[in-house]
Amino acid sequence: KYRMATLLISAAIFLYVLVLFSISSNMGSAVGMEPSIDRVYNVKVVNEFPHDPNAFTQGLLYAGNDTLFESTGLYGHSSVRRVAIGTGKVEDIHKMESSYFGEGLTLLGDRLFQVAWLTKTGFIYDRNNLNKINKFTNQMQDGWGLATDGKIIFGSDGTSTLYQIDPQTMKVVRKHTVKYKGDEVHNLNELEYVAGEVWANVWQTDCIARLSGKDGAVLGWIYLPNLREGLISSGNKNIDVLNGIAWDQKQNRIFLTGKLWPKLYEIKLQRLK
Ligand code: DDQ
Ligand code: CA
Repeated sequence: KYRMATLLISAAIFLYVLVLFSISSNMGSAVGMEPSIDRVYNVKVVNEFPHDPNAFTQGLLYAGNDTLFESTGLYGHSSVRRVAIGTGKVEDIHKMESSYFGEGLTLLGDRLFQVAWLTKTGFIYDRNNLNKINKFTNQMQDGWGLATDGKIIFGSDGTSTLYQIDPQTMKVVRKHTVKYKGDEVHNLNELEYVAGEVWANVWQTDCIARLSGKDGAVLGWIYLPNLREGLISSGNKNIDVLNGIAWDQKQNRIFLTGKLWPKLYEIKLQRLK
């Protein structure tokens, strides 16, 4: 009899622990950013550079020769600019009309493609002088992020949709809903094509989702609160969220910054799980 009771109590405790465990792992997947899931990385800073603290970074890309192109937002401060990485100096700038809020930016050949927030209008510039060459109609619901693998343009609009856009027509040719363990990943923002994947800043989080460009599958998560928190703890009060990934394919370098961040970081991934 005594043995039976012990057995029952142990079984009850076992079930209780099992239930607790499954609840907590479910929560992890709903949030989608807890280090309790597969392929999670954080970052190690290998270099840091100055970055214009007035740049509300909305698009970032590497253009060779230690040079970045950057799109900035905020009405009256929106721009497309060429920036020297080492000094953070703005070497060339196209200032947008104050009715536009600059967003995602990508470079294909000699042409820079940019989308704008809350308008279906996008712009094309000449990379050599930042002159506006053309306008296009953005077929996404909104204009947030752009990136390219050299053939197709990937786009985001703040939803969970990863778009594929034909650079010849700027028409949406394909779209995929990004889901992680069954839950949609909303607020996809600035994008970067990195070695066969599409990386997406998730707006208002310290997370980058690593996506398959083919079907939008989540391949992993980069969790990096330390950059933004480090800036805040060293006295930077008005900085906004992480936003801006650039990949140097030749040297396999990754650069990250954020909206109104005084620094640009070169990082390496460290696998946590
Ligand atoms: N987005 O980057 C998430 C697409 C848009 C961010 C907009 C931030 C609002 C700033 C204040 C706007 C003033 C009208
Ligand atoms: Ca980018």
